[in-house]
Amino acid sequence: MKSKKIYVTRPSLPPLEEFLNYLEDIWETKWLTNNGKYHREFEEKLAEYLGVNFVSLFANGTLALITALQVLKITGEVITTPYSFVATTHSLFWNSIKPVFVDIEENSFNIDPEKIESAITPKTTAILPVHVYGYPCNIEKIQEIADIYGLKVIYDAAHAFGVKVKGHSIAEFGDLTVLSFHATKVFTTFEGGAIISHDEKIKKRIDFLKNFGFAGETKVVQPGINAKMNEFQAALGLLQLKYIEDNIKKRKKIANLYRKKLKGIRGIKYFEDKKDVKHNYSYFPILVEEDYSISRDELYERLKSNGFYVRRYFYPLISEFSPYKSLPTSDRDNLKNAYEISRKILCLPIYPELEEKEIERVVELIILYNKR
Ligand code: T4K
Repeated sequence: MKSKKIYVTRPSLPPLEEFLNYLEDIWETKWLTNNGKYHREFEEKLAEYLGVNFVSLFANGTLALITALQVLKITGEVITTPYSFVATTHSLFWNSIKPVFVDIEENSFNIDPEKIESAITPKTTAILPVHVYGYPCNIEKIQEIADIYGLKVIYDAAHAFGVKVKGHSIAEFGDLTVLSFHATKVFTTFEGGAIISHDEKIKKRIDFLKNFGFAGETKVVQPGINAKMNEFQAALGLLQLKYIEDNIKKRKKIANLYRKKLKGIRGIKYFEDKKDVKHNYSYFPILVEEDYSISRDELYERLKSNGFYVRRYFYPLISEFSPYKSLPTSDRDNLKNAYEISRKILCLPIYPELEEKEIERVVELIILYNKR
């Protein structure tokens, strides 16, 4: 088993024969992209699955984020979290918006709403929170602040596909919600993404924007971009919808097995499921605390040398990367929780095909290295 590499994630793919049927049809019709029939069908079926009104499909999540900011004409400063994948803040940079980092909550790893108000300035136009690992942000409190100050809210829900809060899709909240269907995500279309909107006019504008700004053959309404999802991605998405619930169930089983086996290990912390939330188990993060025998980074290296390619999502913080580190809000004192968590975090492998013996082995190693 030592020679087999176990990655933090692996994409779940449907049986190849089922995808070949779609490929044959695409070959036959020669309709490859630009709002083809699979694109239209996937958009409709995805909205049904998610329980939302308007879905706009994208080539990837990053282009969806960039376009979401464009469509709401966000400018000036945007309040966001440093504890995410760089794409979240890059989307602001690509729109010439200044990111304003706010610290995260210890118990959710999401932006701390209590700290948002003091970061608002006359230039603030929006809040860009992230539902990290698919754990829902404090949606009510964030909306309350946004309403008081007249700010837009765009959720980066790249990790939160299929998550529900009190029976509602997580994508129902905020002005817009952005999803990612990258290979490493719970639901993949190779690469891909979407914007969920709540109003037909906005959906139309999003669709213009992702197609160069075209509103008909001879009319360009705004300088748009090419961010269209192609027919291959859309066909895969359609097929994936058949398997998503089963995949989430398998992930849940793995998460519960980890919790059972990790229970009581000195220096290791993990999250339980949250009340009123249907989780998607996209990641299995643990915290390697000070009373664990070796450092987080040593454990990371040792697991790797045993074939377990665990990851330190999200270390370093976005605010520590060179394009952002000189921003006033990147100061370590401003981001105490985020800084500390990024030094303790380790994401263990989780994906539907992960075998029980592999879970047992990684936990055995975590126990073994705690004794030396
Ligand atoms: N917002 C947030 C909060 C995000 O997390 C992301 C993306 C975005 C926005 C942007 O959405 P997209 O534009 O990507 O749709 C990965 C992904 O590339 C990235 O999509 C993801 N977040 C981020 C958290 O993770 P890396 O550099 O860690 O990926 P990589 O290539 O090291 O893959 C991780 C592991 O997954 C590999 O060790 C093995 C496995 N893997 C990966 C790929 C690509 C496979 O088994 N097959 C594959 O095809 O960034």
